[in-house]
Amino acid sequence: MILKSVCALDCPDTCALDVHVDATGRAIKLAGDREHPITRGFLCGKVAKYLEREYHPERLLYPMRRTGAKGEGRFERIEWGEALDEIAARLSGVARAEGPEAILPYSYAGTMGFLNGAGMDRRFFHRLGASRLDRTICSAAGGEALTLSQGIKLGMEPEQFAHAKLIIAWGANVLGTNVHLWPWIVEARRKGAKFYVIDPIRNRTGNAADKHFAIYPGSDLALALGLIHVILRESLEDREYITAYTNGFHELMKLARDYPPERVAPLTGIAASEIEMLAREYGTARPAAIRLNYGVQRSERGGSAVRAIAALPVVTGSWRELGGGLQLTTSGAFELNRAALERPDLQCKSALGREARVVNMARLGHALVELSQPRVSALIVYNSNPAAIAPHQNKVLSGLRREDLFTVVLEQFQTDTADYADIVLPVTTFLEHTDLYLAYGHYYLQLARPALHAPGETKSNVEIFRLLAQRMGFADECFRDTEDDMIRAALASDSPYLRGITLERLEAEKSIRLSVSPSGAPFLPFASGGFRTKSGKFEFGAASLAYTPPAESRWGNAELAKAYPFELVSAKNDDSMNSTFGHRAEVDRQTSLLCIHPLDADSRGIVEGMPVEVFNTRGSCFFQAIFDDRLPRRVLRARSVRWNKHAPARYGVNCLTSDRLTDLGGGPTFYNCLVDVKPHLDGTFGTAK
Ligand SMILES: Nc1nc2c(c(=O)[nH]1)N[C@H]1C(S)=C(S)[C@@H](COP(=O)(O)OP(=O)(O)OC[C@H]3O[C@@H](n4cnc5c(=O)[nH]c(N)nc54)[C@H](O)[C@@H]3O)O[C@H]1N2
Ligand SMILES: Nc1nc2c(c(=O)[nH]1)N[C@H]1C(S)=C(S)[C@@H](COP(=O)(O)OP(=O)(O)OC[C@H]3O[C@@H](n4cnc5c(=O)[nH]c(N)nc54)[C@H](O)[C@@H]3O)O[C@H]1N2
Ligand code: SF4
Ligand SMILES: [Mo]
Repeated sequence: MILKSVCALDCPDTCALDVHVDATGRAIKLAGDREHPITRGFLCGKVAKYLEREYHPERLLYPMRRTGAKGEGRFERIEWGEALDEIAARLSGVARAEGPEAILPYSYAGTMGFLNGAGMDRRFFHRLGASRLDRTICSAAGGEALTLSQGIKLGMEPEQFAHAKLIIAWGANVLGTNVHLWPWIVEARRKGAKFYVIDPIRNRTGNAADKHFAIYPGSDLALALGLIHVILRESLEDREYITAYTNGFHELMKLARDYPPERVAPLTGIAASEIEMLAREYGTARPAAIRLNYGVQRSERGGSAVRAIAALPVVTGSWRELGGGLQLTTSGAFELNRAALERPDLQCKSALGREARVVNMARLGHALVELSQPRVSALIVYNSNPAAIAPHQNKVLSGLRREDLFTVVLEQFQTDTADYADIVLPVTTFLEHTDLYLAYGHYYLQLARPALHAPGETKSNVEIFRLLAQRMGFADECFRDTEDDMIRAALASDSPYLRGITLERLEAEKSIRLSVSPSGAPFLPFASGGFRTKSGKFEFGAASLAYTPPAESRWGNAELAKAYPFELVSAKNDDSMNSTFGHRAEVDRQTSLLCIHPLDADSRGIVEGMPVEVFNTRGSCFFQAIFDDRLPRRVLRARSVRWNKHAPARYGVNCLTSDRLTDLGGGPTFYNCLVDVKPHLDGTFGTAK
């Protein structure tokens, strides 16, 4: 039998799944839905093997209480009743003694489902009056940039890439992180399109390109301004589009004058002639598409870089054309009734009686170690593994080690974070619960019902927060809502994009294209303006776009760059989903490697295959060196994110990354990270600084 589901992982593709089950209800195979217009019958390698994870002997099946020291990972099984009572008692105690803001939820996109990711959990914490988490860890800088410039997070439909004559993957590892866009790129190339990649790293996508521009990390803003400079110098802009639909062009023109290719070349590592060539091709290829991904905005000037890159299809008027424009995300079209789902209004009924303070998740170490009034005394983690994925790991871990911090972790696996929990609660996977899914790489809204039985005593996040609400005595009706009630509430939106979408239709069709255009017609979001800024125009925002190099970069803080001369980029691993598949031996191996240019290795006495120590003032960790002569000099590559507990000395790459924030949105700057590297000859692994 084949049952339908949806991949809940944090990926732009949000695939529709066929779950093949045998007569006993056990899954025997996962496949991509052939009928789904985006999934088109195939899955990425990591999820094609998801059943290995689903039925893994190390799945957490029972609630547990910690018996060893924090971080040690020793636990005993307890009953659900006991676990919930203890959590409710501890949270009530903290709320009474220190105020509910001393409680901090910590979650991200372990599941992208609305109900389990931003549903009953939000209601619970709002009603409690807990600190609100600013969920910045991934896309905040780029999101804020698009909101400022476009007024809404919309982008090209993936289907329309097939019509482009030039496609630029800008900080976008399409083959690794967004593989369902690839068939349209292939189709466009078959019709003669060129495919270019702008990325410090030559990964699979760069290897498959017609041309790869190996840019220095964090210098994209300079490149974008350089491209605009040449486009304007050569009069390749679309004056009509600019006059009708934009604000601040004059200031942009003035700013771009300061970025001739000769100036931009040393800043970016891309030759002036190449910059000119790229600008000319982009300015003349009709239509031209940019797949911008989040790699670009994980840097100190990342928000401004996104604003400047998003200005390109506006300056050239490329948005007018089928196959033209840019895609960073499509998520803005999913205008569900978030207030009904999340119920922020419940905050005024909480013990706090007002809106709670906001805590930035990208600075978890700071929140746990330094934040006061009140101090964080209880931490509830779900859909995330901050001990491995959050920046400035040593600070995060010293926070998690605090004896006076009560920590609860809802998990499927015994992650690094779960090792620090006082109570661990076992949760279902997306194959085992109901949820509603948006996408950030296409325009289909999808419903999934449980395809498989929940093993052991696992429960969904929704159910756990519902039970906790009861234990806390929250009598509000919304805590009795079923999953279907919640979906109906979310769909009760007056957005035209959601017109005609009901739970009944979702039940029947599973996946429904938002009403972004008349049925079947391509969606061209900004073909004739339609920006959602206050002015209704695209806001270039040139006043904030002057380029300064990131502090942690080769042209940044000179003293720092002298002490730590290597730029470490720890971007995604093709076979991972952040830390989610860290239990797999193959993933562990991939994430244990450090790519280094052979001449750089030579300068440090490193030979291929050697264990090396990478370090800076924040910490140090160990890798095995492998050579890559296509890396720009003084750029190192590590694939993220390894489980700390599998790494020597139990420190992952994020003990090196900084908790400095981006220029917009308060996002993390994972990819601006200065380090040094040396051979690790003695074979023993000391503790990190
Ligand atoms: N296989 C796989 N897929 C994933 C994930 C995963 O871990 N593995 N994670 C998911 C998540 S959470 C996200 S947010 C998306 C992210 O998807 P992407 O944004 O595509 O992934 P990243 O690896 O973060 O960054 C993309 C590329 O940007 C490059 N890059 C880094 N710094 C710079 C820079 O300064 N300038 C430029 N131009 N490029 C730069 C990186 O080398 C990388 O190749 O992928 C999702 N899909
Ligand atoms: N160095 C470096 N660090 C990075 C990045 C990088 O590129 N480099 N990428 C950053 C980015 S873009 C992101 S988005 C973050 C991602 O960081 P996280 O959001 O923490 O993502 P994962 O590491 O995939 O961990 C998700 C966890 O959620 C659990 N989970 C899955 N489904 C459920 C569920 O239904 N309920 C509960 N309770 N748990 C569930 C999984 O078992 C898994 O352990 O990492 C960031 N960290
Ligand atoms: S991770 Fe992405 S590509 Fe892989 S199955 Fe899930 S949605 Fe599809
Ligand atoms: Mo992400």
